[in-house]
Amino acid sequence: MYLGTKSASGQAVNGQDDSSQKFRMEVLNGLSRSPKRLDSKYFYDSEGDKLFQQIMAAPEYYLTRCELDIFQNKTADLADVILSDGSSFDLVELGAGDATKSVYLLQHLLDKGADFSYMPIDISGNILSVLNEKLKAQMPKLGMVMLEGEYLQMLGKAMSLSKRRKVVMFLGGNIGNMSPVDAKRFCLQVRERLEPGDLFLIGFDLKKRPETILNAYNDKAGITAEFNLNLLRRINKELDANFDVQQFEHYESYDPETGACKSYLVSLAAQQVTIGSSNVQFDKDEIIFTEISQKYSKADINTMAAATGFELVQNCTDSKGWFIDSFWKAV
Ligand code: AVI
Repeated sequence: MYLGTKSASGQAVNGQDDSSQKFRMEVLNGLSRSPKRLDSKYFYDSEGDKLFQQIMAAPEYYLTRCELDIFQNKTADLADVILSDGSSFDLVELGAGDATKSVYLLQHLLDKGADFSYMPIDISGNILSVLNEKLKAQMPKLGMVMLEGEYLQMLGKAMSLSKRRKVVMFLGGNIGNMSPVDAKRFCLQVRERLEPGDLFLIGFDLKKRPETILNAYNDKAGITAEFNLNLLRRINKELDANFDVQQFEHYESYDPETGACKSYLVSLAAQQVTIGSSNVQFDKDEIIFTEISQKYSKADINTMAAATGFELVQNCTDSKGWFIDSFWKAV
């Protein structure tokens, strides 16, 4: 079953749809701030998707392999927490993508005879239709409801579709791409939609040796640099802009005190860029802040759970102890 919020009525005047207008507005607003900023959610055009696939395969980028290790090798631990309640449930995944990790859990739950439906949520209808075909072929007995749209809105929809308890997953360390303040707000918003007893499973990248973290975002092959710079190429293509990408460079920083790993683009010259009918001035060495990848300690995770209406039930860790999938129960 497919459910979503998009329709032809989303089209606006001048042939530009709402999302393109929003993109233009957010880019111009971000570049008028000090320091300048661009939102990392815009990394993912088709070129950005390809570069992110390459990042995940890069030797320095450990996050994906660590979480895959948990889903492949600690599947029974994950399933035990979910099944300990004994009742039927809906497994809701925020930003399911191609569900590379979740399939291990789904298969294990099916093998155990668990009574559940899978409800993947994704902003991309295309990704959901590919996922739908893949899972139908791989797990014909799996009940699925595909939810196309924004996470929180679709979580509300999932709540209204069935009264079964919910197990919500937010994997990949995506919570790290929110500032700690935004991450807390997001967890509160998830909690507001859930019922007591519902579970929330979040993937956190842990604070660790600073060099290991920094290298993950500064790979030798320069893929992360291209991923960051591709945002300027996307703005050129979609917003009629003229960034000279050669005149910007990727810069990464990690602060082991706060756990904030941040990506920037640095202007290598004083320059003016045109975006549609607007002009943006850059000083030499001026920065654009493009992404935070926040790292957490176990204590940070505990504090966040308690501050957002959850109780931490269990932490599942990879064999290196670098990444945690943390189970929280709504109280
Ligand atoms: C998607 N997200 C969890 C990635 C991260 O690690 O912050 C995005 C990424 N940015 C650069 N490399 C990977």
